[in-house]
Amino acid sequence: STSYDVIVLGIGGMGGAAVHRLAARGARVLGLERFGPAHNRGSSHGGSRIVRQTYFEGAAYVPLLLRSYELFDELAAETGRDLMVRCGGVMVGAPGSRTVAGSLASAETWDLPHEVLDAREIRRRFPTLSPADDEVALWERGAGLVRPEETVRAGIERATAAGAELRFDEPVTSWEELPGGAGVRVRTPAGSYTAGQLVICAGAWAPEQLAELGLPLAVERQVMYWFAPRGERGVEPFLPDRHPVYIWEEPDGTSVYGFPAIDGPEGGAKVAFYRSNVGTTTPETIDRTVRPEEVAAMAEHAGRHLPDLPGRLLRAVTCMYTSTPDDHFVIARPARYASVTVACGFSGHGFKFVPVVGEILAELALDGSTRHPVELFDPSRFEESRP
Ligand code: PYC
Repeated sequence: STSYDVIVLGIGGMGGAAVHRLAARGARVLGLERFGPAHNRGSSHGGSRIVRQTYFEGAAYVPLLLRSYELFDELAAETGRDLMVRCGGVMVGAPGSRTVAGSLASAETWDLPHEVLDAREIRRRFPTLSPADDEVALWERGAGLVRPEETVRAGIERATAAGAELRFDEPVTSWEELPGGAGVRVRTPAGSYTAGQLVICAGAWAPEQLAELGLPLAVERQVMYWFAPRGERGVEPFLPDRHPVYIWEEPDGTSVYGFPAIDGPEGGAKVAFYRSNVGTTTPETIDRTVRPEEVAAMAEHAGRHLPDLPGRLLRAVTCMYTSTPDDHFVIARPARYASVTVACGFSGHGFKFVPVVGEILAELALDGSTRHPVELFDPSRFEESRP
């Protein structure tokens, strides 16, 4: 068996950043991934993910987002890849909705640049959007999107350049801690590896890889849809210099989110439901077929807010969230292990944190603690409520 300082299980969004940051700090790193580089079987594909800092999920996320933006810019400059499009973003809903009020609370707590727009002003600035008269928006100029596959490729590229050994199409079949704090052993169909530390970034495979921890994780099937706009001007009104990213909370709490057209005239604009209640699945049993009634429901909701968007469906692709009961992440060195760091449960809003999570994981694995605020992500919060 071959030995490393750190083995990273999973080279998707989070694992790709972990191998990068660990190798950049000089660690001997092995990364193991069950599929190929930047694959579409997990949770880090589909061309775009929203980035924003006025964070309605909690002001505690904001310092991490400030660092994440810095690291995204650094990674883009180092690799020459176009990772982020700052087209601006609107969080739309009733003034008291979680999406609007929560975003405003974060903006005010951290003094982040923002504007609150009434319905008339939303229509004036963004003719593609059609709010009801009593809806408002928080406008964040620095919001936009990142490209997940490009980000994963960039992490892989930097990790490899820094000397990490990355093995693709090699699933981890088991892992164990060695007695006496002697590190970990990881097995795959190709062999057995040992390391001082193991970092587990298993995404939707976390319930299986971390079964011993008994975390309350739910893997959810999600669908992303790309529609051709139906207006005469095609995608032109939906280009990123005039159409923002948006999260739109409807009165019953359903949220629709979407992006500008970033894939040229043929690519359409992407929309999806955020945390739609679709039931749980597993990465092995997920139904990757998208049914006509799902497309019809998406088109109906998108059409309420963007009347010119849902024309012909161009593409629909499934993806997975791995959600916790409170939708906060799990990032920690669990007390029951001496040599294991875990990152999972990103609950559908994790990708914008990828670079900072890589930095946190490298610190936890190499230093035993992190300078970043991660108290919210401690898995022991689930223990108190257990019988
Ligand atoms: O994290 O901004 C986000 C997001 C929107 C929809 C799904 N995730």
